[in-house]
Amino acid sequence: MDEAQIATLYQQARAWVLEAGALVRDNIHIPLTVDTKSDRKDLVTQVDQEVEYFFVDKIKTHFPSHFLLSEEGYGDRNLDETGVVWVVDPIDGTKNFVHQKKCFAISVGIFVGGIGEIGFIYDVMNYQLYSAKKNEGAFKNNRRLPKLSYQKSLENSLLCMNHHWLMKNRLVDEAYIEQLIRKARGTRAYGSATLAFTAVTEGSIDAYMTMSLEPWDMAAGRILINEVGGKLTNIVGNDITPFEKDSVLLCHPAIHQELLNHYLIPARQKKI
Ligand code: 2AM
Ligand code: CA
Repeated sequence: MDEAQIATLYQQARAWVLEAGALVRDNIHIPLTVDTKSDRKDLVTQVDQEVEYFFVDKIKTHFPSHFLLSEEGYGDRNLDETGVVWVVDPIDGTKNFVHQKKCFAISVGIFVGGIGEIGFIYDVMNYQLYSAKKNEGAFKNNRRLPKLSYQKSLENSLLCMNHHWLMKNRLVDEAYIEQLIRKARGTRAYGSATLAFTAVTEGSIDAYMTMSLEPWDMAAGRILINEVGGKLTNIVGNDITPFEKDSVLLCHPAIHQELLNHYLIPARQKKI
C-alpha cells in the first residue's frame, strides 16, 4: 500500500469514526439493553453491537478485501494477517458507557502486513479525536502531541492502574505493587483502556499497567504511543504481538526499566 492509499484510508476511517461517535451521542439517553457475556460484570449493549455493525458494513462495502478483528463477533473468523486488518473496539469502557454515559471511546487501528499504520481513539462525549499515522506524529484533534522526551522520575509519576493490582491475584505479588504505589506520586483508574493509552500519549499519565488486554483494546493505542516515543511491552518486558491478548505496561520511556526491574518482574517471579 503506497502513501496515497494510506492517506485515503486515513481520511475514510476518520470520517467513519466521527460519524459513529455522533450516532452514539445522539442515542446516549435511549434505554439500553444490557446483556452480560463471560460473566455478570462483562457487559454489552445494543450500542456496542450497532457501532460494530456500522464498521463491518462500511468496511465490507468499501474495502471488500480488508479484514476486520473486533470485539462483538461481527468481524472475520479467519484473519489474513499479511493483508489489511482493521481492529475495532466499538465501545471501549462499556461499564462507563452504561453507568456514567461518559469516559468511553471508539477505537480503530489499521494494520498492513502486521504493521500498525493508522490509529484513532475517539473520546466521544468530549469530542476529542486522537489520531496517528505511522511516522507522521500523533494528534489530539488538530494539535500535534509532543514527544515524551523530557526527564521523568517515578517519584513524580502518576500511574493509571485499577484495584486488582492490590487485591490477592494470580499474576503478581501485591507487596511489590504496594511499594510501587508508595513510591509514585499517585494513581488513577479510568475504566477505559484506550483512554489510558491516550493519557500516556499526551503525557497526563506517566504509566498504565493492566493485567490483560485484548487486541482491540490496544490496537489504535499502540500506533499512537509509537509516535510520541512511549514504551509498550507486557509486564515482564516482552513485545506485544498485534493480534493477541497480553498484559500491558505502557509508559514514559524514562521509567520503563525501573518499573520492570524493581517492581513488575520481581512481583511476577514471586508468583511463578
Ligand atoms: P471493554 O469495555 O471494551 O470491554 C476496563 O478495565 C478496561 O479493560 C476496558 O477498556 C475494557 O474494555 C477492558 N476489559 C474489560 N474486561 C476485559 C477482559 N476480560 N480482557 C481484556 N480487557 C478487558
Ligand atoms: Ca468494547
